[in-house]
Amino acid sequence: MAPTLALVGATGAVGTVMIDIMNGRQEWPWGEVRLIASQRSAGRHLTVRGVEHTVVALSPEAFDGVDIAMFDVPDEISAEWAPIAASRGAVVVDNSGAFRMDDDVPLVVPECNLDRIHDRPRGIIANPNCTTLSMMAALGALHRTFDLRELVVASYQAVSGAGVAGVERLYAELAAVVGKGVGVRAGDVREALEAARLPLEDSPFPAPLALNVVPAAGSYKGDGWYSEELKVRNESRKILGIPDLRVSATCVRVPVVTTHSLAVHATFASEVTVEQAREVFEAQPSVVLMDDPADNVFPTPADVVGGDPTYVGRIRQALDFPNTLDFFVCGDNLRKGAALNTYEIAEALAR
Ligand code: 2RA
Repeated sequence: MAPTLALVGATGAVGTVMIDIMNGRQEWPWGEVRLIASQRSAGRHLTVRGVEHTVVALSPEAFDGVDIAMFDVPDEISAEWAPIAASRGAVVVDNSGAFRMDDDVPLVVPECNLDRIHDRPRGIIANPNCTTLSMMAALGALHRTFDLRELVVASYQAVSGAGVAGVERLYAELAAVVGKGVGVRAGDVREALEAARLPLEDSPFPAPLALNVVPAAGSYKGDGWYSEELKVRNESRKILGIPDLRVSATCVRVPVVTTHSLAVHATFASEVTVEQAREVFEAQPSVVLMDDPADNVFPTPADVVGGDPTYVGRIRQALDFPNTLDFFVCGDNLRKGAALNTYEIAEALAR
């Protein structure tokens, strides 16, 4: 019998992208589809592949008969409800941060470690954070061939990583500064936001985003590190299966709506040429090369947003580090960075 698929968080930002992905899939291995959300959203009607579904409220019974449950909800909801879904017999694919570093929960990127989906003692499989995910298809391909030893990363993260509130805040800030001649004197952007009744206390970000970049992504964790930077380190190690990989990340929020970018400085066991790296990227179906700087070809968020692949450009052999490649990647943080990777895991389970 075709398996039953549940989507928990069906009405949220990532849930909405998930339905879009489900609508676009060629293969369709599922029988029943069940859309689950909070009590507040229960009763809403959503269409999946031309069939109208009524959203049901999150409850233990909602998981009865479900084979695979994809969770796109905040950490605390997943922490409570994923084990309940698993206890009712569903395999959970969870997109929150609640289980990613749990030793009994595999952290899966299909291009890197799909075989791990079978080793799930808690009945839960975790989806990585979008920042890590945005580079993983490219980095995993290089690692398989050249043996990654060190990773130094700077991220340029879109505001939709902070949810709908992040997107609304950026648009409001841009409206408050455009045509005001600000951005030329220290503090004038903050003044323009205050004048537009956009106090920073109401923002999901700790500094103005309009006409700015903010070197603080996620929550502050002490010793100088933000949560996004620690996630890049810990998750990269777990996904690639290199527990002692040397990693250092600086994560920066930028005024981009959707699509995270990363400048990657990756060091391998021996020298890797740009040509060798290109061959590896070209052989990876989910990586698209955009790398002809002489002709202004490189990935930018504005040019690739909405796409499923990991876009790679600016590939260089680092001048003073022969074993090191520098490159720039862009990935849609809501698609491969969240919904698509989760769906790909569910699809692999169904197969
Ligand atoms: C962010 N990576 O960009 C986070 C979202 N999970 O804020």
